[in-house]
Amino acid sequence: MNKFTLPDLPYGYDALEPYIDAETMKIHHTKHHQAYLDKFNAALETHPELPEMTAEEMLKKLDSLPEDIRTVVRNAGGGYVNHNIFWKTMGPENSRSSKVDEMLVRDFGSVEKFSEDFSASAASLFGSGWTWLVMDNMGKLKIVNTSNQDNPASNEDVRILLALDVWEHAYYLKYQNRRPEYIENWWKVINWSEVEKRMA
Ligand code: MN3
Repeated sequence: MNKFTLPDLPYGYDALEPYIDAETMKIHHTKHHQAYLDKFNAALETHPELPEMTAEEMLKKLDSLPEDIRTVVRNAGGGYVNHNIFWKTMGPENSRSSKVDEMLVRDFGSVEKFSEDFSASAASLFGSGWTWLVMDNMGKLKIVNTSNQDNPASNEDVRILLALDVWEHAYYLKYQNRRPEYIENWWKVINWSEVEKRMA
């Protein structure tokens, strides 16, 4: 039977201070992420006949899943997977290799243009959702938004390189309604070596 577990963060709750505060990280991981996981596992328990697969595979082929759990997998399974990526693509080290720079320049014109476009996309997302840097099946980088806990790989054949959670629960304790300020500070805690690994 398919059953998933909550991964530990690859750093301490306070590792991203002062940009993302420890209290937010702790609640986000132990309450929000855990809640998505619990709902996801509860739905999977009702279908022990499902073949073993990864959570990512389930999101890629939602249509092949039993209809009565499709929505839960999309929302709770999406929440589970999306946060796994979010934690990994952040970290206290924030240095970008020339390889990543080259790719960003190739597809966005400059690194600055990429971050401006990404920030603008995240700031303009209506309601709750995520902003992503993805690589399409032709190897081209692009920025996409998804609503709620939708994962971009459910919609198209892409590889996810970077994820930004713009649900209010990701920033409200420290930033209240100031989403642009949260986004601005998030740039200081990106794990670019993880982004590069995902490009390969
Ligand atoms: Mn979240």
